Amino acid sequence: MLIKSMETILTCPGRNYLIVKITTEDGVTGYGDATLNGRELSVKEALDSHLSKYLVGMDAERITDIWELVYRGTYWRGGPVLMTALAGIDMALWDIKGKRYGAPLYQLLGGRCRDRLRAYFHVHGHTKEDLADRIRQRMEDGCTCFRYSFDTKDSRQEGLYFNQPHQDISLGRRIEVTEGNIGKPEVWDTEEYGHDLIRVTSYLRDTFGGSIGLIHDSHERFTPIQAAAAAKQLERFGLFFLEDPVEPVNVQGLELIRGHSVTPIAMGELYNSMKDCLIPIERNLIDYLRLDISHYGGITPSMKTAAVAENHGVKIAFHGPSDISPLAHAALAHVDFAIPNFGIQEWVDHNEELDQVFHTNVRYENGFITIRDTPGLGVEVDEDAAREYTYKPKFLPTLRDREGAVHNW
Ligand code: CS2
Ligand code: MG
Repeated sequence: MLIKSMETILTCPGRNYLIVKITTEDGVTGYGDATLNGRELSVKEALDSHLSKYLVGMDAERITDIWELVYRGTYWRGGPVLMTALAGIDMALWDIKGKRYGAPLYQLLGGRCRDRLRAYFHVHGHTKEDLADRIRQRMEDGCTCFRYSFDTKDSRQEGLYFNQPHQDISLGRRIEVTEGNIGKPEVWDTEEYGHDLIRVTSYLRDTFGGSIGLIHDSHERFTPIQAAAAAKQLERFGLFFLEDPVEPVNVQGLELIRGHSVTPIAMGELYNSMKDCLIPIERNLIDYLRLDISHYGGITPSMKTAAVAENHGVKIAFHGPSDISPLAHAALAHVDFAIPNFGIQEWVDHNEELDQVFHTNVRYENGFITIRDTPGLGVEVDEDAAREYTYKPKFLPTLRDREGAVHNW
């Protein structure tokens, strides 16, 4: 099954997504996700001008061999741009293999370890009461676990709200960073946020008791000692996990947190290779590994890393925000089904435009994700629809503290 061509399709059905399309000489087509939020064109260029040249003429069945060739064989390796490009290729090749053998991907990865996947959604509130209302609304569709975020005082005064404004569409007043407002940062105060976090979490536990899972993403905003203090204070509220309390490479920071609390810790959306996460896994510094299948080189390295994590009692909770496409959500769901150490899956709602472009067989219903038995990833791409939703430049938001210095967001 020799590779005849590799193309990219950039589309914006609500958000920008980069699709990799590989076609074999005998007419089988595979699709993969190569979306890197706010850097879509860099990945596209890497694929179109460089990596595609290596692929044409290679045997599409030799996925690991192609992965190695693109990763180390071409010398420059690692980093989010190249690993996202490689992920798109890897997913498209697995899609082809599934179609070639008429099997859903999870079958090729060892078969089902479970019947369905527990999912969690993002919920944002302006106040703690508003947050509780939004959780109640979401509970109506069967969801049992929530990644909660809230406004801070400053963000309210500014007429903005904090916590990834670009992605919280539930509020209906999403602030998109476009070329015109790129330099307008939000104001941030970690002390205020730390206090609010405890106050809001305590309120949610009082309101809902132990009936729901609570996840909070600190998005690396704490210093190690602030993170340790927060994890210690949060202990009594029994979080499902606290995500990214410190920067991903800060092993000593993670050790400090571990030394002070048993709040479960999750990390991983910024890792690009096994070398980034081996130490946290082996030293049991994290409980959930949040790899982003689209930024980690795809299915092939994710399966290997999941096996290492399994040996250390670390569960997999793939990063699954709205800035990766349904192709990536399908890829990670197939892996989730096939691994013994699945933890939980971050999930998002689909809008109509998204469903027009991506016809997916991986579905959310009543708190769980299920998958239908269709060959490959199980996502058909409507290329005409994709081409109609043309790329719209968008940028990641920025954050500054009260003194005007740049801060992690
Ligand atoms: C977040 C992401 O879902 C999460 O855990 O950390 O939404 C993250 O902010 C975005 O993927 C950045 O593009
Ligand atoms: Mg996160």
